[in-house]
Amino acid sequence: MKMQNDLLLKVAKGEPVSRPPVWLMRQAGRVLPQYRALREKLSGFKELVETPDLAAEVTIQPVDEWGVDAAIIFSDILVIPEAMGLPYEMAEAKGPYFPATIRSEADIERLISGEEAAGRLGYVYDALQVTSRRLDGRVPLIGFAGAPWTILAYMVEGKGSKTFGIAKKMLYAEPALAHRLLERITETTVAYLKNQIRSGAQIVQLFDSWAGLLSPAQYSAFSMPYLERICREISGDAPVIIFAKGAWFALRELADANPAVIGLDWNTDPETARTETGGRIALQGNLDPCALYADPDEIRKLTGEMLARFGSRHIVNLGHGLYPDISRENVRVFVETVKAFEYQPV
Ligand code: 1CP
Repeated sequence: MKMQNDLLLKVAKGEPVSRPPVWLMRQAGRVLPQYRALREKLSGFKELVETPDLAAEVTIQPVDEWGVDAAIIFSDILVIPEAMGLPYEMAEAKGPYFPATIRSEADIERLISGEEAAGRLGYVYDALQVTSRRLDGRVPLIGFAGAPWTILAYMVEGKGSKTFGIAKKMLYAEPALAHRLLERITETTVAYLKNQIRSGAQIVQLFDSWAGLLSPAQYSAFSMPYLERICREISGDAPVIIFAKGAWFALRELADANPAVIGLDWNTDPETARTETGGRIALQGNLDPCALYADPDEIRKLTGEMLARFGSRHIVNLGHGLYPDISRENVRVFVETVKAFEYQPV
């Protein structure tokens, strides 16, 4: 397919561009009245995720609204536990909840994994195909999955948590069990991402949202080997972005896993990240989402400062997802500031 805008793919591959691409984590969602209007007519979040035509519609809304340089498929990281045999419920305003969780060897043995589990997510692949057809090369389409540690955290804990103490307990008390579960999540994730790429995803992001809950030693033991394996098995098919929130301490190891792009949260400064990753990997991020509560002039100033600090090989994004009560006009200011920027010729 002829891409009209392939800035994101170029930066991921290390090719020169005249300005950085920009997209936002959680760009599809409640910030947009057209999303809220559609969502009101449905039974809930899952109906939207599981209906390819509607998922495609909300995936494209931010491209139409703000002219962002990429679309990210509307889905959730929790479809993987569900495909493996642990269905999730999305309670309005309370977040996800799993009626059944993983606490023992027998619980793990009952799970489905690999291609068989990935094969249950046909609605995601259909949504990617419909979206890809409708985008028709306007911007690249991003696929995604949760990183194995973050998925384990939900499967063991059963819901969101500030500490994920039950999940962390498994790492300390029953490390072999945790590794067995991480293996099964990893083989499912590899099959899932390969299917996404075959269905139209041109680049994929791994969300390790709970990376920052682990010590450096635990992160090396329980997250890195699985991220490495996913990068190794997927990189031949499409570039991989790793976003490991709070994992500033693991930047060198993350770079060694050899993703095309590393996403940064706002706690990491770009200069340190550039040094730690050896300058050979594209960086994505990292404006504090709360900065978009500032007035437009302040947003322009903060965005300009960020652009100057990253230099080239940068994909502009927030340091985490957009909050639902941020004004869409402020998002527009952010996107337009990036799109008006030009790298100085060297
Ligand atoms: O009804 C609603 O609108 C529910 C809100 C919502 C939305 C819009 C949830 C519940 N998930 C999503 C979509 C979603 N989730 C996307 C869509 C694409 C886009 O970015 O536009 C993506 C990429 C995700 C990924 C996701 N889900 C992550 C990783 C990113 C992150 O925020 O760190 C995580 C941790 C989840 C779990 C999840 N799903 C929903 C919520 C509220 C949560 C977090 C729960 C918690 O705090 O533990």
